[in-house]
Amino acid sequence: MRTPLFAVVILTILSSCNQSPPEIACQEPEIAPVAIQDTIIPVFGYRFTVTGDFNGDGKADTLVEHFVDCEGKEINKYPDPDSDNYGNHIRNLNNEPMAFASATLQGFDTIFTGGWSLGFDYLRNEGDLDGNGTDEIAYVSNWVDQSSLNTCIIMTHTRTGWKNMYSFGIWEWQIPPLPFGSSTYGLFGSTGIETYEQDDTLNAQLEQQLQAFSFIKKEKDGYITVLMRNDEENDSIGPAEKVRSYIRLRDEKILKMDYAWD
Ligand SMILES: [Ca+2]
Ligand SMILES: [Ca+2]
Repeated sequence: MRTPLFAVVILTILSSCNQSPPEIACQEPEIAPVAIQDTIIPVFGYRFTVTGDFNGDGKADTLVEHFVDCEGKEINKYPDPDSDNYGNHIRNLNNEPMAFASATLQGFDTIFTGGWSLGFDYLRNEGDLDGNGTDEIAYVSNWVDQSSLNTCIIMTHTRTGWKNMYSFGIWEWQIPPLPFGSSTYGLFGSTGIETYEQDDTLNAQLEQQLQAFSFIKKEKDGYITVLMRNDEENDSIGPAEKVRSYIRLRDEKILKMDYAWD
């Protein structure tokens, strides 16, 4: 006797509803496959270090990127999804994001990227953008996805910790390649990674290029120009989709915008 289709559907729904959530958050979660070629070897990848006076006390502070696994060990930023315990790269035992930047000085919040992140794509001291005596930082998280759409976030340190000052859309292909290994991009997003682990000369050049790059230019205290994504465009590559926007930080108002061709 054939089982009616609707009965099968109901039984399937009921059985899935009865599944209790995993007790250990460290178990491998269900995630979309990342854009990494099957043939690559795991790559440790670059770790950002930025210095600046983020609390305005006149002394230099240092922020260091960490990318750790479920057990808190620094681990490959570009894992092999077939051989690494890939789920453990994403969440730690407390089910917290494990890509973060911490300060060497006590009294600073740790900056967590949050979400499904494979570390920072970008982290930079942007200088004292608002002129209050503290340096601001900008960062971009490398999300576990195949899209090259992303967001650059400007953070400022206050008495109560790091605070989002301004954020704007970017394409990941705007960011220079990272030393040691970096994502590559095609017409519709991430296509894989390139690795340069063994080439010290090239890595030094890539680091120099990365440190010289910024989306942000300070015009005067409280006013910046950013090279942002035109949100009306889709996930494609082309210089016309970049726009240069003049922004007043106090109210996050875009005062002027034009297409950027370089
Ligand atoms: Ca300081
Ligand atoms: Ca400041």
